[in-house]
Amino acid sequence: MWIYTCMFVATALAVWTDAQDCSMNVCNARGITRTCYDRIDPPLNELSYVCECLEDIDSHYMGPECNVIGDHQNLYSCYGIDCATGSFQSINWPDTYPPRHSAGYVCYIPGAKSITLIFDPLFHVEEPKDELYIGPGVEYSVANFRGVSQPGVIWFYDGQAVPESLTIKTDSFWMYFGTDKNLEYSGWKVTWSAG
Ligand SMILES: [Ca+2]
Repeated sequence: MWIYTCMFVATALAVWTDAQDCSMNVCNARGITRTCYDRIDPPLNELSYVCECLEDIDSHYMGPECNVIGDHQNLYSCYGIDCATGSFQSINWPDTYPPRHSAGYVCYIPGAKSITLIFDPLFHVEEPKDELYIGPGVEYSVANFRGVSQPGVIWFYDGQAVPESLTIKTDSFWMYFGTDKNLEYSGWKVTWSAG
């Protein structure tokens, strides 16, 4: 009985929490309703809400409304305060990632001021053909994929040197991992925590 009571409370809390999201849900890209999160004090020129892009239905999309076509075949995402800590990793990590693959990752943590990412020591991305990029916000621009870092805008990683920890000073970040036709390695894993 106690367990059922807890489940009921948890369900009620989840409904209540959803009710605290956008007063009007405008997240309906391609006719599918998604969770809408308020974005208090959004960055300059960005919307005051963020829609939760879902892995199943938004595998090729990204952006605050899940209507921007990305360069990725798969999308992995984490939205909400439960994502104050979490991790992303390349497919199959620590086993080898697949060839000819691209994946996008998005994390949005309402109210976060910064997010610190720490890399697992097992890191190997084929240099210079496979590419890992990280940046602030919920969508990337392939025009910035030039194989170099611009701190604050985009970070680029490959090779076998374990990257240093990284702090992104906003409430969200994206990642992009693309591989070419051959030579696959272990890839990468990052664990993050919000500040
Ligand atoms: Ca490769």
